[in-house]
Amino acid sequence: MIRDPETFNILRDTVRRFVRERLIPAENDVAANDEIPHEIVHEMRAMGLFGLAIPAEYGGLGLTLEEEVLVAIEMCRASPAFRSIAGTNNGIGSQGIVIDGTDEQKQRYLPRLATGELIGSFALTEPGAGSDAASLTTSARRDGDHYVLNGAKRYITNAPEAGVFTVMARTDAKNKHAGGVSAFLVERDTPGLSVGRPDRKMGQRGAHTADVIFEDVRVPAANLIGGKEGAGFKTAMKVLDKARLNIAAVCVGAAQRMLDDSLQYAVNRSQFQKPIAEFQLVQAMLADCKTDIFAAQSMTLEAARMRDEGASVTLEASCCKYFASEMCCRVADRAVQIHGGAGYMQEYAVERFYRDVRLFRIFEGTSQIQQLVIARSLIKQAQGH
Ligand code: COS
Repeated sequence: MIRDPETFNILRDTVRRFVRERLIPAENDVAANDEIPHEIVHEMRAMGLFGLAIPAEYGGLGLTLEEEVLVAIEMCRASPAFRSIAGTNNGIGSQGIVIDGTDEQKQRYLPRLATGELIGSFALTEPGAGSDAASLTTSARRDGDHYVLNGAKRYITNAPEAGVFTVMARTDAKNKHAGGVSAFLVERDTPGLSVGRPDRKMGQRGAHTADVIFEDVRVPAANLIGGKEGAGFKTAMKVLDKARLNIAAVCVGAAQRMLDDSLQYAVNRSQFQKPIAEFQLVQAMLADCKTDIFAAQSMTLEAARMRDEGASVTLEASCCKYFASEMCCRVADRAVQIHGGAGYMQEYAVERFYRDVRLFRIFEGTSQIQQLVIARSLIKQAQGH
């Protein structure tokens, strides 16, 4: 749903110009230094990019999901690291509070997440609980008006920068399944919480992940999301439904950038006395990229509109995340191929994107988990549930 096309187009044009004039020129430095320059983070904050998905009453832009997805597509024409620093505040680092938080939790955290003054992070994955998220073992034991958390989380996006974590932990030691899990808001400076060294990743330099360790971390009971024990796994899954649509948009943006670069390369690079774009085998790769991107974009926008209208989109979000992330890696492969030897060299952005986008088929639920969610939903429908 686009509420006011005129206002929205101004935002979209501003983001498009910012990406072209500020983000793309800074990409190589971000990759070399593994850090986004402070001035750029500051400009992103001033533009409201940390609060796209936070309701206006808490200081965010309160975009609809269709609007948010369109902005994400624009942002991701530049290195995914730029989107990642604001991505958790718009997505998994704030949406647990937006969807299931109490009024008090919303008032305490959302305004600072919306401005980017506070970075939010989502701590679900553990060394022993990846795809099988419900098997997590981080424990939260009630002690008076506090809970005491113990355990370890792994590969947590923006952990090094985060000021507040949404942490899924088991409050019912006897229930080993989803129903034993609760979600907590844990502030960074709480004694006993420590963040490991940033992980050394294949790509996505400038975007950081790390372990988060909890040793007898005392969290006020008021920070239990929604004030209800046992609802944390469902909160996490609802957050992921929306996040998966956002990742699909990220894939569309990155793929479009790789196609743009490949097209430029193909019209400028000559072999056999003519631009390689005039060879049909190269044309086939360009056409396949465009078709893939158009399909992923169309389905992502359609699913976003469905969610804006209040529908449950668990199945559709998984379809979009699955198709768009696989599509993005196909486009990355063709983009490197069109660039030939140059595509294997660090001077060309496609070499970096090829490594960066590989993550999209893994995080926020692997392609195989998306297949499982889609098939399970279909079977449930067929069984009349
Ligand atoms: N929205 C609301 N509720 C949901 C839901 C959703 N999208 N998905 C599941 N639930 C509910 C189920 O309805 C069930 O509730 P009841 O017990 O009341 O029926 C409960 O949550 C448990 O669901 P389920 O039985 O499907 O859990 P499973 O352990 O079988 O696992 C998968 C479900 C595999 C889908 C889940 O663990 C998953 O998404 N894994 C991937 C994790 C991931 O994406 N990690 C990325 C890191 S976080 S960035």
